[in-house]
Amino acid sequence: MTLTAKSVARVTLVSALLTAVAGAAVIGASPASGAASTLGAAAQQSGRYFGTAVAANKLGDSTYTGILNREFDMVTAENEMKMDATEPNQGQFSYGNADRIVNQARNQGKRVRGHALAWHSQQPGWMQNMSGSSLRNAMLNHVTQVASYYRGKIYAWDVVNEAFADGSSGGRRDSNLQRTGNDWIEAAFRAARAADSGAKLCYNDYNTDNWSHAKTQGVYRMVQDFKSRGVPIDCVGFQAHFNSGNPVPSNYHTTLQNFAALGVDVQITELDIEGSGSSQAQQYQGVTQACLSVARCTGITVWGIRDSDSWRASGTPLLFDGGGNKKAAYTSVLNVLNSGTNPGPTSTTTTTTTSSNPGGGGCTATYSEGEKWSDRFNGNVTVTGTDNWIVTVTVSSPQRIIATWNTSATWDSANVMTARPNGNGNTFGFTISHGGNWNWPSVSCRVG
Ligand code: G2I
Repeated sequence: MTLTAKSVARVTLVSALLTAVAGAAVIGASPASGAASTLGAAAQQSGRYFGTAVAANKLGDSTYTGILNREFDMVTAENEMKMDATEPNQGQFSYGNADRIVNQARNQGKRVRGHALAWHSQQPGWMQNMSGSSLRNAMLNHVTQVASYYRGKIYAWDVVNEAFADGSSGGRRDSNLQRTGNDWIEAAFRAARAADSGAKLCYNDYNTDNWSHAKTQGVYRMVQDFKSRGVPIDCVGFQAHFNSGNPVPSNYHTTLQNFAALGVDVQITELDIEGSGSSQAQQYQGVTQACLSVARCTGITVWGIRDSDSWRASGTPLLFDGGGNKKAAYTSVLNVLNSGTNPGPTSTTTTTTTSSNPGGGGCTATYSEGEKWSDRFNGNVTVTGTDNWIVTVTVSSPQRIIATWNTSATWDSANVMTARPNGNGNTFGFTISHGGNWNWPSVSCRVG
């Protein structure tokens, strides 16, 4: 049988479309299963957790404990697992307050993040005065003892906290621990792994939210180096303490995604945002969406329950007011969590469809993923082979294209868009409202 030019084109187009659909099916994910009424249950719909910092001396407050038990499925001790609390005298360990928090959480079926094994701050007095190999050994013994004591009970440890400098250097913070040698961080991670092989091991810091900041880049390079040399690191914690001087950056999603692409989980570990009303609610919404849009962002922890529980109470930075009432920020977070699905792997694979023109010329349209949010995602199409293209973009229900750029678009139906050049080159893009359907659109090209 001889194939005509036209039938060849049709076969190519059909097989390419099938490839596109198969590729899309791989990244598809189940939609959220109905609205949940608490933060923890809502986060669980996409396999994530929603946690809070807890203070042992507040566990007797029934309003506090009532909200804790109802809303959260992960707990961090706000101060009780720090070095000064757990080893007040060298070699004498003290776990009373930490155990109250761990036991309360576990009795309620909640998991625990451990905070923090090694830190330049909140060191016991005896350690503050040490240096050199005696300090290094004391630090490693502390990591070993505490991580061993809690073996099997900790989801993730902040093994090292806040070791990078603020400002433009992108380097390490000076401290007595840093002066024991630049390898103190990896030594701490190796000791933690040896003590509790089941806990995820995190590096945790603040002011690492903006991708373009030197501190963010410095931490990124360290994690990249650790992964390349097999230093046991599993996750990076982003504290996320925001206020008007340090707002939620517009590139937050990029930061989380780039770290995740190194092969670590990312977690938002100490979230609070100073402010009130809808402005605060919108920022909380943005942070929650950023986490949901990164498959390896495994959960969010807020740094306290009521505004009055916060380390900076006057900034009213939390989700519940001083009376324990839900704030607008609470509702915005819950709504985002309820709309969230796991967007799947952040693949950069592209699909291509080619259509030959009966007149001889042909063109290729290549789809690539853009940013993803809980309710929508961006896609881009690059055309090669002609400057005079007509590209058909077909989305599947309930998806809708809600915005386009660098193209002149017309609509064949609600699901089918025809795109033509508008003088801005051969790459155009669009935003798809997905309604829980994360499948990629199919694209096909013909010469105009
Ligand atoms: O500063 C905010 C956080 C930044 N990232 C690391 C976190 O561990 C840190 O948490 C805060 C706690 O929220 C505060 O509660 O860390 C502070 C310093 O460790 C904590 O403050 C301390 C006070 O400095 C102590 O005077 C006080 O005894 O809280 C202690 C317990 O109330």
